[in-house]
Amino acid sequence: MAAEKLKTLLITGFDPFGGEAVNPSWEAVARLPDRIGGWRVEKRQIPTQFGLAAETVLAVAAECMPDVILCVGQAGGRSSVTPEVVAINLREAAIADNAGQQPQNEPVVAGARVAYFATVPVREMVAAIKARGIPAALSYSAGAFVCNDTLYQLLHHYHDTPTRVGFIHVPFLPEQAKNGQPSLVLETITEALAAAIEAL
Ligand code: PCA
Repeated sequence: MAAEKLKTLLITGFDPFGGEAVNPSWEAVARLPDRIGGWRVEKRQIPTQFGLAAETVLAVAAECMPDVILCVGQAGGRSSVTPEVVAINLREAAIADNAGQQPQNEPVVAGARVAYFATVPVREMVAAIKARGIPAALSYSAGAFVCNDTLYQLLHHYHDTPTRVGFIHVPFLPEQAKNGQPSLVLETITEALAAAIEAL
């Protein structure tokens, strides 16, 4: 019998930013197994920098030729794991990125369309995460900082190709949450990502 052909998932998490010591997105991605269901899982940390984040993903993707690219980012203040529905063509940063860039009212890609929908099955991902008893919901805005920037650039690059692209925002870890902000423990965030991957 022929061996099952594994598909390749490139999954990324960001480095810490905004004065935080950790970024739960990378902490969780780093703990994923190398194989989940029919997926070979390639994990990388990417920098919280406008432009360079997407460039880093594209450089790795050129080597590992993923079927799906899933980026994961921290969304402090959110209480659930949130697959992003859409990326918009706007850079508008409330804080500086890790290279000191703080663009205001700039396009991600000049002259390109206003928005792209994610090309992964976001509703199935939410259902799969909830089925594990973990809070999950669709998000209709990835913001206008580096996470949206990365998702937009990847969706623009892979538009009309078979490569599917998605993004999941995750809450703070308990040690980051101040003044009653919501959080999830690392094991729960990691399990949520594994559930989302099984829904791809
Ligand atoms: N979250 C930020 C950028 C890096 C990260 O983890 C964002 O939501 O844009």
